[in-house]
Amino acid sequence: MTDVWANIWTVAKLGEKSSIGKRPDHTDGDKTGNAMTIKVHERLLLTGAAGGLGKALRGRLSANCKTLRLSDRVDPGAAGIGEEVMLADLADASAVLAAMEGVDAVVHMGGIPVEGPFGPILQANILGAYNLYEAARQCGTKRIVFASSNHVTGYYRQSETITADHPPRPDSMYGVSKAFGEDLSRFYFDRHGIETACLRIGSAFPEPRDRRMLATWLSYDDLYRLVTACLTTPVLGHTIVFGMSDNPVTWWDNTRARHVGYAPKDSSEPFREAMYARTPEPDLTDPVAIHQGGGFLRMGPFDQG
Ligand code: 15L
Repeated sequence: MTDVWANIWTVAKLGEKSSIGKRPDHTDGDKTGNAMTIKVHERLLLTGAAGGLGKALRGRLSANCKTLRLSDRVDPGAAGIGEEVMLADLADASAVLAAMEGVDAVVHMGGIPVEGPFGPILQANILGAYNLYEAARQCGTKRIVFASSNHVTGYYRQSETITADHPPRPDSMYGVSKAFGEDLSRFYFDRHGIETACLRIGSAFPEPRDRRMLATWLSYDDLYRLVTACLTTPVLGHTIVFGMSDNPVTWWDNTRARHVGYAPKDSSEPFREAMYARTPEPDLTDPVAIHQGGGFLRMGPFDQG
């Protein structure tokens, strides 16, 4: 316990003279926050920069740092003003270490984002998370925003409201790999004082794609607000946050993460009427319709042997 509190104190003290604790003022920005100009980090590393959420965050995160280092296994495209590109396969420890050098915080969106064969998940999500945290430890990077997933708890029912204190109930090997990342980050906080926000991201897309996503939807602007809150809150600790917009129907309670100060501004409600009109009533005898993880419950197994 003593070590944890010493670490928290150190982070809080660092926050006094560094950027932690200085929040971009969302009210100064336009709806996306793109007009915000306060540079809160010297160099921010965005992994998975070529992926869906990486692309969504790329333009927005430039407001949060002087230099945004973009990393992915594949080329995320040429660096723009205030950007630099460093390719790295998450499974390659030395490449990840090189990408971490000189970085003060990480937004880790990299890895396999869906259920699939275990081999690639093992490499990218499990070994990749280990390589990332080892690199952070070696480089002295103290804060990571980790893209976990709602599929860590996908076997809870849609009739249950869960908090971060509910035990994991993964619905897939993908969900299991994200649960590993959450535990790994907990260890690196307890042992090494690296703060992490585990974002149990719901469905981050431009708009909800089915009835389930009316509960799980996270707009790109709210994703950015959530990441920014986690990057700038004075004392983050190790925190699990459900990544959702201000949807009227939800299965997740973020009370335990109030210290992050995340205030979503979007809602799935404007999409409800059209969604109900174009999609059939759910079959309430189907496990996919009654569990939070939805279609992930039916994916796989992929590795036959
Ligand atoms: C996820 O974790 C996936 O990355 C994304 O593709 C969606 O399927 C999302 O969960 C979801 O649950 O809708």
